[in-house]
Order: sequence, then C-alpha cells, then structure tokens
Amino acid sequence: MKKDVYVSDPWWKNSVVYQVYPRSFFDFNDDGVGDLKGLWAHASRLAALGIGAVWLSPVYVSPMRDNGYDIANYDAIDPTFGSLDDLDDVIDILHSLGIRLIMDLVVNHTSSDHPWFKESCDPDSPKRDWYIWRSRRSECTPNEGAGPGEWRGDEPNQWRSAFSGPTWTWHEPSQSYYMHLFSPEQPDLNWENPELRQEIYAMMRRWLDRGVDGFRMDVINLISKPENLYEDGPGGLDRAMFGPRFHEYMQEMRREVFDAYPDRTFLTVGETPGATPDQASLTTDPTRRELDMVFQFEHMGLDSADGDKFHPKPLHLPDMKENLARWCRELEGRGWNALYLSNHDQPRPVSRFGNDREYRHQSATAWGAMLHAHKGTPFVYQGEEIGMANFPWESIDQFNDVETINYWRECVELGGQDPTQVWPGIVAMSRDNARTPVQWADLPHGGFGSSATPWLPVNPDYSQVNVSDQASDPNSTWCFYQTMIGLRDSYEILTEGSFELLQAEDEHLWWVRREWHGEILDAVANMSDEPYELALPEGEVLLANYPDAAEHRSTGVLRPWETVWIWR
Ligand code: TEU
Repeated sequence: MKKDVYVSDPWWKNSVVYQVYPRSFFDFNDDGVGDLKGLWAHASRLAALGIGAVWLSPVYVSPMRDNGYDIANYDAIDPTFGSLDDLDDVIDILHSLGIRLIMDLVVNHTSSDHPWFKESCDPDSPKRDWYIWRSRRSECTPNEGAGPGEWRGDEPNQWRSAFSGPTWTWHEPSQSYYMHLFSPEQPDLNWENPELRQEIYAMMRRWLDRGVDGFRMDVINLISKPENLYEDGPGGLDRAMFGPRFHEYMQEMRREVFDAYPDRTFLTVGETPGATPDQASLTTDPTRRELDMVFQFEHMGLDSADGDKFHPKPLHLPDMKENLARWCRELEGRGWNALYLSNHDQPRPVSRFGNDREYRHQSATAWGAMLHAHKGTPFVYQGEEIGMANFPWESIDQFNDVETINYWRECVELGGQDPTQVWPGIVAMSRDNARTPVQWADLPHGGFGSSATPWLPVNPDYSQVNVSDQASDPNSTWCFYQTMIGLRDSYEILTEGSFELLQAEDEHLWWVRREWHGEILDAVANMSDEPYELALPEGEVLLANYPDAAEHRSTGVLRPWETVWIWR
C-alpha cells in the first residue's frame, strides 16, 4: 500500500545511494579540481533529489596515480580535496539533511608512496610481510632491459595487471618482485598478516568514530590470494577473486569493526569483480554477517566482444534483461544487490546503451526507470541524473585515466597495433567518459565552479545538459529521477515486492512486474528508436518520461524509449 513515508529495516534497503567522484563534482577553491567544499556547497541539491546516502570516492592523501585509489595515508585528507575539517563539515551537513555518508575503502592495495610500503621494501623490516614479495623464478633468464610495464620473463606467474603489463614489478635493491593487481604504484597488501588486518580495522573504526556511516569496499573480493603464487599460464584479477580466506576476513572485519557499534546501522557494499549470484549470496546473506550488498560486474561485460572491455559490441537487450532478472531471482531471500549502470569506471549509460542524440532524455530515463524497478538498492552516479553523455575525444593526449593510457601504450606504442583500430574502443569505453566535470549550469566550464581550466575537459553539450536548467524543468531528466527516487519512500513494493521479468526474449520491450500484498507495479519500457505496439495494463501511472503518457496510453503504442511505471 502507498504509505506517507516508508523506511525499510535496515535503512539502506529502500535508500538510493548517490556516488560522488569528488575531483569532478564541484570546484569550490578555483583550482580546476573538485573538492570537499564543493560537495558541501551542493549537499542541498542532493537532498532535493531525494537520495538517502552519498558514496564518496577516495579523498585521502594520494599521489593520484589512480586518482585516489592509491592511498598514501588512510587518516588524512589530500590537500587537493581540502582538510579533515572540510570532511567534518560534509558529514555534518549531510546528516543535517538526513543523508548518510559512505566512504570508499581501498584496502586491497595502497600507494607505493605509503610509508608502510617504503618500510616494506627493506627485507629486514617488520613490515616486509605487509605486502606480497616473491623471489624471481630462478629457472628463467630475465630480460634485464625490460622497462616499466614490460615483462622480464622471470616473474612468479604470468598474471596480467588490470592496468596492462605484468602483475609483478622487480625491486632491485631487495632482489625481489612485489605484487600489484593494478598499477606498479598500487602494491597489494598481504591480508595473510594479522597485524596488517588489525591496523586496517583500527583505521576503519577511526572513520566510524568520526561519523561515517559505512564503506564501499574497493575490489574487496581480491584481498585473499591463492596460497601458491608460482604458477604457469595466463591469469589476472580472475585468479584472485573470492580467494581461500575471503569470507573469513569479511566475518572478522564485521566482528572487529562494525559489531563494536551495536546501536548503529552501517552500510557495507563490496565491489566484487567476477561475482556470481551464489558468491554474492554467501557474501550478503545477513545470517553470515559479512557485507550488506555487493556490486556485480556480469552486466557490465555483456557488450564486450571478447572479454576485453575496449572491444565493445552492441548490447543484445535480452542479455541485460536476463542478467538483472537472474540476480533478482537468485538473491531473493538469500542476499541483497546493489543496482547500478554507472560509476566512475564505466562509460555513460545514455551513450553506451541509449541514444544520446535523438532521444537523450527518453533513453536516459528509460534505463534509469528499468534499473530502479529491480529489487535491490539503486546507485546513481553523479551526472546520470541529468543524462550526461560520453565526451567527444579527439586525441589520446586528452586522457587522464591510467587504465586507458596504459592500454593504449600496451596496444599501440609497445604492441604496434594500428591506432585507428584501437581508438574507437578507447573513445567508447574509457573511464574518463565518467570523469568529466559535472555540468551544473550554462556557464563557462559548465558551471563547474572554476574560472581555472578543469583537470578534464567539460563536455561541450553543457549548454543543453546541466543541473540548473533541468532542476527547474518538470519534464527534465533530473526531475524524472527526483520523482522516481521519491516513489521509493512511498511504495514499499519497490523494495519488498516479488520480481518477475515478462517477455524476456523481446529485443525492444523491457517489462518488469513487482507484486506485494495484492499490489502490482509494472515497469515497462520501449528500449528502441522505433514505436512499439503494446496495450498497457490498467492502473495509475506513477512515473513516465513523456509528459502526456497518461493520455497517450490509450493509443496502445509506446513511443521511442517511452517508459512508464503503472501501479494497481
Ligand atoms: O575498480 C576495480 C576494477 O575491477 C577495475 O578494473 C574496473 O573494473 C575497470 O576499471 C573497469 O574498466 C576499482 C575502482 O573502482 C577503480 O577506480 C580503481 O582503479 C581500481 O579498483 C583499483 O583501485
């Protein structure tokens, strides 16, 4: 039934979480980079959108090799973003607006600038074992001339880093390799070391003591490595996923950190590349006391031609429909899912899956409406709520992202591939598509706040696509998201209802049905540029992306990218 206000137990089941990538959110101090004061200054705008929590990407001290996902001090704020006082101000204003703050926890690895790693480079240091060091394979003859990101040939294994090149970097002074699943500047921590784990838990408690309401845990399912790292054959992140002690560590973390605050309800969401519904159920089953929910990645790989994200192919919609449905079905009663299409690592959904030219508003809202109709906690990434699109890149020199730059170097500069063959995948799939500054207004630099040139270029479409214009237009994408998010506070069916996918094989129509105590909510969308004939079910139109949807429904035709939520 419709309620005045429905608050789920726990709170995060019916909240919508908004991700802020701080360097691209708003630049308050006019240096061309977003900052914490920028978040503070726009907190009321987030409250108006109706979100219940903010996930803040890392703001800790970092050399920014991976824009903060390479932490050099877990207890201090990088001056780029401000100070601890600024973070306290953000916590205070968000809490005053009824919004919780989830911090990004990056503890699979640190920055190579972290003092821990510098101490660990000394074989006699008590912190040597805080990282993963291995001797070379003595039976192999190394290529001593190998440069950064190149293979020597005597690495412990042939795993490829997520950011190209080997997962191992040779440390000459100690005649050893150290492991890094990501860049060489992001050495992996050794979670086998109990002293290291206790140090991480103590750090987490210090943030919770400061008022933080939980954590998004970066690649948390990679922290437990296989016992023997010497192996032949190809590999990469996949060889470290859900390792032998992962669940043990998650249950220990729950006991050592979160259970120390029995009167508070936190949100813990694990980023778990490679997760299946079964592994997600093991990780999020409340009786196992590990994490509350996870980010899966299966649906983010459906438009890859061969498993390489930079080899995209058109999405076959039934694949997406079935994947999201399978996750709903298989987590039902066993765990909880984080619902997302967009974040700081993924290209903009309206460009990737929609039509960002002729049907920008309609396709952006159709994808949003169908995602939010599924069972789980929806995550909205900054700019998604106004339909921000991929950037029109012209040169590899415009990119900042380490993954993109390393991939180009591996393929073109080292691999000799034809740049014209590599370029389209870079343009379509680079993480920098999600990292261009938020477009606040039809002002210089899109109102990003700075007269200074922003660290990444602002999409030139900011005059047509910006928060200020859309927040005052009832038919805008921003207002659609505001309405959609608000419905979650009144309609318990969206959080608790059963889930059913109808017409699963249809390549244009997406129809999700939720049921709850005799209520039915139908979320329907024509996910194409062509009209679609369909007699809609009876009921109240709660949400629509065409202003005349209620009248138009009698025609029995869904217009291009038309979506409606109908409740009875
Ligand atoms: O990303 C984890 C991850 O799997 C990435 O390789 C991601 O899938 C890829 O970039 C998609 O193209 C997390 C963070 O979200 C990312 O920003 C960091 O770069 C990475 O971990 C290392 O911390």
